Amino acid sequence: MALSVPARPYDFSIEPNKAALVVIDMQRDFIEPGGFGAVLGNDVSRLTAIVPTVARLIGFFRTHGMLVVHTREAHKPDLSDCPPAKRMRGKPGLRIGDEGAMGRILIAGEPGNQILPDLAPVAGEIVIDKPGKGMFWATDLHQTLLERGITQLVFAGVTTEVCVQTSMREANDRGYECLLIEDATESYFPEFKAAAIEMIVAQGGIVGWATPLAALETAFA
Ligand code: TIU
Repeated sequence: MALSVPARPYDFSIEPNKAALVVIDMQRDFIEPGGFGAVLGNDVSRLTAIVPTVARLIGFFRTHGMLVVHTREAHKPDLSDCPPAKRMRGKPGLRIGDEGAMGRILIAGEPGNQILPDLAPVAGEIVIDKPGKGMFWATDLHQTLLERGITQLVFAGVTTEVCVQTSMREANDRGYECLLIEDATESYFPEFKAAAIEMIVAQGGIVGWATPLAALETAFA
């Protein structure tokens, strides 16, 4: 049965058995001092602030028996999945694959690449290591979601205008209906977060819908 979630640009009709939550890149690399986000020169404190809301959102999906997907931006240790154009970006010594304060930056298995303990996946949830900003490039996620009959994706995570927006656009092009939870996503740049949300909901929801977590909770109450 579909439930109506107040959202922008208009109500989002959610079908719980066809909807999955996608939590994008809530890994130490982006959120803790010493990770990729910090070495890029960003103040990571804005991102820490959404962790309780993302935890509440994950708990909401678990309570309702709905699928949760977690992604990590993660490259293989030999960097064979990191194109030179991505690898060579930024200052030498502070690039993907270089040694950082939490191990090698954005490399699978390193301490910095782990999802925050407060948001850790549990058995039965899907964890996707993605070499791109978007979650479909060089992953099997689309096939996995098709097999499970998922047609709607609810988005959270970081950063709003980079990996979240890229993944949402990729999902929109693949035919998923996409809802962004505004207070469960964040950027190092507040103006980029605001602009990304406006871009998503503009033109009748050209990329999808956006709403606060409380609106989703109310729809199920
Ligand atoms: N730098 C930045 O804003 N984001 C990324 O590099 N990756 C993600 O957004 N996950």
